[in-house]
Amino acid sequence: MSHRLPAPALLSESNYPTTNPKLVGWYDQQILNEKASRFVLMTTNRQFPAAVELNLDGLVGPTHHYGGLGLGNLASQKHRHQVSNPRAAALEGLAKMRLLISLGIPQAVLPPQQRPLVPALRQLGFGGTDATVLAAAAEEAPALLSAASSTSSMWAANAASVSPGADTADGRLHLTPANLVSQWHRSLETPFTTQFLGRIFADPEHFCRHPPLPAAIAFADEGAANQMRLAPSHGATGTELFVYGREPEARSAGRYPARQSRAASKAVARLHGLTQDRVVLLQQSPQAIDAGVFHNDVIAVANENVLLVHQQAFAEGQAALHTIRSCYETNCGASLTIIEVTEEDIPLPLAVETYLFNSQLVSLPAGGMALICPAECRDNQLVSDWLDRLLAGDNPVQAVYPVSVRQSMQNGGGPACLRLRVVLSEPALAAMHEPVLLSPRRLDRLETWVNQHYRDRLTMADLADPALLEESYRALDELTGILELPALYPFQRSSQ
Ligand code: SUG
Repeated sequence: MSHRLPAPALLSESNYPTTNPKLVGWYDQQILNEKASRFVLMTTNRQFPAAVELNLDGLVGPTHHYGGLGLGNLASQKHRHQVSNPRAAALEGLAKMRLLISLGIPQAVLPPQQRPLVPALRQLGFGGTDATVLAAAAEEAPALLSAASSTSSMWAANAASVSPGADTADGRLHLTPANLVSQWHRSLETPFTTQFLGRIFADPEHFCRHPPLPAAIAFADEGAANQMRLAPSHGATGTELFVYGREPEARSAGRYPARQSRAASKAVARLHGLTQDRVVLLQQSPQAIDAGVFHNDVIAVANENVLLVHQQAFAEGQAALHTIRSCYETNCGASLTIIEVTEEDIPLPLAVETYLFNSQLVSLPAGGMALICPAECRDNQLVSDWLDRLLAGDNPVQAVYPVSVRQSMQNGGGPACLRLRVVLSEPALAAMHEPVLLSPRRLDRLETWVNQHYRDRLTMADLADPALLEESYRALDELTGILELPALYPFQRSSQ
């Protein structure tokens, strides 16, 4: 294991350092200063407009369980029907959000969805009271009850595609909620996500919200998990990379069907008003999909002028990296750091198992970058040795923070899956619905709320328990008070 250094000093407006701290190393997931409630609007390169990257994390819901529902998702298959711990899952997510805040990075929360979603089961012919619907579904079609109870909206990287105002023709932030049509349990998220994003990014002067793409497999869209952005600085005009798995008409020849369609990626780039020569469309390697890379964010992560990518990510291999570099360097007039991990460094199955590439690569307010990786990366010798070499190398990554999000990992969701990145200018940030932005105090409140309402053990049989539905709805009702979003959930608007 590598050397360990103390966590860096807190960054706030009052003690914003002017030079990079020289602390390079691994850090424990601990928060030294609980007063970290302010963040700095930053630009790591002062020739560009200031902007922040907001991380909008999905909060795990009270019915978190292991349904084995994820297509081509090895962890979800492996943990199918194991006993889950919704309380631990939600607290792990909140602890990660707290870490981001302590680093001076703005953080917001995407609330869990109404689950079990009884109206979705009614649509499939289950009738009677809510309790009867749950009992009949459990008896006749337990997989449907599991899908209607999934808290998969926690993986906010799949909530939408996002293009910051610096990249778009009209200078507004553009958002397209993902239709998630590849899997029924995930497609159930889209209406709520669309409504929620509409409420927190309401001001048309700053935000342009598109409806989800048509709900057809030809336009299958899984959002920002298949989108990366490279830019000299968050506030500068960037190059957006869209990664697709399937051609519109092609049927998958591989073991697992590809989820993102090319037509969807192209439509999102078009809708967001991106200049064509600043867009790179890339095909995922079908071999990687078959090895469990069901989204691009399982094999690559980008931040500002750095791309961390596995050799096996793209169908075109080295040629894809060449295209990315030349597009970026021509358009952004700056050089790009590509950190390519070879098969010899970390074999693809180990990359999938440890979710190294599902780390969050974030810019620190004082300069430099931090990698927030799954604890599983620290616990694997080969990956942790590679991370040591990363820290020692000539690149902006100066800190590695292993975080435990095990409950989510067991369903195939690492740190990066849990968050949607939204780059915002200062006025756009000010125009957002403020109560979803987290401070340590708001995080305390959410932790108390989780401890009050969430069970610490859930089996598949528990999903049919009408008491679980009541507990969950009661919890969500209270949450809308905390986040100041009245009548957010369908059950609050009707008798359903
Ligand atoms: O779509 N898992 C999710 C995980 C999504 C991860 N997101 C990113 N890579 N961005 C999925 O496969 C499993 C649910 C279950 O099995 O209960 C699930 O839906």
